[in-house]
Amino acid sequence: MALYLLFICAGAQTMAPGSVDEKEFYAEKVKTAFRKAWNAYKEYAWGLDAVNPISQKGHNWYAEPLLMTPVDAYSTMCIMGLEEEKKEAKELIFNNLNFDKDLEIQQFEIAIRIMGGLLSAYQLDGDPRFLALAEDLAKRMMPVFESPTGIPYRLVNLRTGKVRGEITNPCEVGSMLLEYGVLSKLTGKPEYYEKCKRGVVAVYDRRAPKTNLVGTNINAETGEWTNKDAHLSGCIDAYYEYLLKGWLLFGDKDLKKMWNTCKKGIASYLADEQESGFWYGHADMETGERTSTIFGALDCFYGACLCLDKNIKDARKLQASINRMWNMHGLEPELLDYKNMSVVAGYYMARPEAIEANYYLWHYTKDPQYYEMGKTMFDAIEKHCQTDNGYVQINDVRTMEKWDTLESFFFAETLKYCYLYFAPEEAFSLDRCILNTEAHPFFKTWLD
Ligand code: DMJ
Repeated sequence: MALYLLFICAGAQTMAPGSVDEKEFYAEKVKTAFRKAWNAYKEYAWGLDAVNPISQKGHNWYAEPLLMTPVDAYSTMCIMGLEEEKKEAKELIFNNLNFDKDLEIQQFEIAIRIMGGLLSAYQLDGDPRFLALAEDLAKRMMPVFESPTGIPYRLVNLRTGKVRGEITNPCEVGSMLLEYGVLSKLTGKPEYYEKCKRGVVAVYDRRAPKTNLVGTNINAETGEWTNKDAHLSGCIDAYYEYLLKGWLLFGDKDLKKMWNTCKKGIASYLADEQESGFWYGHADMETGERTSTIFGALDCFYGACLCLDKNIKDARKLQASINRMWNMHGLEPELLDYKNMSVVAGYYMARPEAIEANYYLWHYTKDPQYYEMGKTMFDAIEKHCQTDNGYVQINDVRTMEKWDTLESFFFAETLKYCYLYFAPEEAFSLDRCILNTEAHPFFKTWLD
């Protein structure tokens, strides 16, 4: 074993950075990591939502499983060309996945991970059973849109359609517009997209007049903001992402206008040039006054949006800060106060956003520093998140103590983005699709 490791390390060192050999070497390493994580799921959590490798068991989000990991993992298996694993996941999904369950689920998470995963699987694989499952799920979730304002409720019972959770947030209102939109395109039924877009517009219409920013929480029944903190972090993040990606995927000019308005607000009131770098902080949505200098792992998604919006200058500035945050401890913390560069929350959920933003920059600039950083990020995951039998999250990046759980987005996103740095052109091209917020690729097949 030691000899083998020595051989592998020596091999990596003799390869020229960025060479075909090195890319093949790393692509294989990422695939090996994926297989190891998948084998842990197979061995300890088969048929459940997610795996806990250290305690050698699995867990579900709700009282019954929805196969979160296999569904989320499928598009990555397709891109990596993992035929054996695809067969296993497919069999499990078609034998066991059934949405006729008395479960109250969180519409947004299920839409981006499961509906998005199924739609993308259908586009990549062609099996119509994926599309049928996605549509069945969507129909069961549609009652969320029946609120007085059109802003969706957060929760819905998959069997009864009973909704709950009127206090929601922009992310959970808008970050399924791509999924419902793709379903509309693939089924020829516009109502999925139209209902979802109504909620997106309802939130946009309630943005602050001075700043053009949205807040953290809104009441779906009254349309009143209940938390006016504006930022790019959780609860808001993918709302903005989907305005831009919705425009790019569907050519919807309303979304383009909304994105253009919001991005100006973001640049004027959230962007923050500090001695420590270029960041996006928090502000009061009405006044635009800075309320905190906290930036986190989730906020990093915005770098990819800047790239898609062709704002490479700001994307580069932001990535310099993100990479600084990553390198402080060798993995990024969940939250950082960028004013004094202190860790506010030290855990690492094996999230993808920093790797994703850096990958977009690599793709659009071909500047080798981003390729090198991609290697650094993947090596760090190998070093710190790997256990004897799988991969886990980290309790605190300052101690690198392991946290015995693994989110399904590790399969859908984190390892997919790691792979894309090294993947051969024929395996994947970012120019041919739009990745949803869970990194499931959507293709404009309806234009073919
Ligand atoms: C994923 O489920 C998605 O990327 C979502 O947009 C944000 N949270 C996780 C990854 O961090």
